[in-house]
Amino acid sequence: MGGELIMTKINQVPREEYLFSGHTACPGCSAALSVRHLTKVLGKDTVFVITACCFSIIAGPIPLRSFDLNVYHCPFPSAAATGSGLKRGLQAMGDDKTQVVVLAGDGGTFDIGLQGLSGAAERNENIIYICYDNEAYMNTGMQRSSASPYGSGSNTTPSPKVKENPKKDIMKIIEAHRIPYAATATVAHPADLLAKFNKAKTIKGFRFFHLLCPCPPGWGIESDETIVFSRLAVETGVFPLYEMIKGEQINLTYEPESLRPLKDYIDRQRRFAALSDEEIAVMQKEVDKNWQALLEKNKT
Ligand SMILES: Cc1ncc(C[n+]2csc(CCOP(=O)(O)OP(=O)(O)O)c2C)c(N)n1
Ligand code: SF4
Ligand SMILES: [Mg+2]
Repeated sequence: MGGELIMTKINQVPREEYLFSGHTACPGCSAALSVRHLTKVLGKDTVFVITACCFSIIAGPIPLRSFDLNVYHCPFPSAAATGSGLKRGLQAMGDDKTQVVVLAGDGGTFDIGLQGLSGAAERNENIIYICYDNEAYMNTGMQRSSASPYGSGSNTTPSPKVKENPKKDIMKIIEAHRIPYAATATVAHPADLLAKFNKAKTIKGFRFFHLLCPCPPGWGIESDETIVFSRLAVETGVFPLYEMIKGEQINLTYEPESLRPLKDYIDRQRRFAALSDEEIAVMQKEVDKNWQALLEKNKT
């Protein structure tokens, strides 16, 4: 299980599409692109459980649906519980094949769905949980969540105010549950992303993904910059790429030769416009500390 990631070359990405073009995500939405990749790996035997989030809209109401897969919409706090029940129901009917995939935002994961997530992880429910993290409640107009980074502005922390608390470390919470597989990924490293999805597909039990998903209107970046900012998050050490096996073994799956300064990531995002150089220096220290801690745990 802790084996190597088998990287997918771009010409090996399945051609089948399960997320139709013309859906209602904003132009450049990296969450939609991540999920498009995911569906290609998982294929047709997949059911999505979607809690209240941008994907409730992107999936679309019937007959305007954008997924060529079954979708079950559930209340905001209950994504992991609903996914668990759906999987057990399918199994009771003799269907062991269908993958149940929970799709939730950071608000639905870090905040309102955390209790259900913890329960399902502790029971080692046989589902895949995808948290696409755009670092705020975007679908309702960008309210701050516990995933919003220190120093970011939002509609509940309007300029010149910024969020004064650090981002909750969801992977540390997941680590404590010692689930079979957890990984971070972004669309800027598609081979890494696809390899992790492929690996998760072969594992039984609770699998968790933390996807950093830059959001053009929420972050105040251009719609053609979501890949750029995904990459900058990795290159600055803000969002390291790794996988975690049973909460013990951590494998960095990409290691920049040297970290770029945090300022490169912060400077061009409108949500960080109110930050002073001193505040960025404080944030830089935090990134460096977290990076060092991860390097010490790294087993690759
Ligand atoms: C119990 C409940 N509270 C509030 C809402 C309103 N609501 C719908 S989507 C949403 C934001 C979700 O944020 P997040 O989970 O981060 O996903 P994103 O919108 O960023 O994709 C909110 C607050 C709701 N549907 N149900
Ligand atoms: S608000 Fe952000 S996450 Fe939501 S659809 Fe638009 S780009 Fe995607
Ligand atoms: Mg969000």
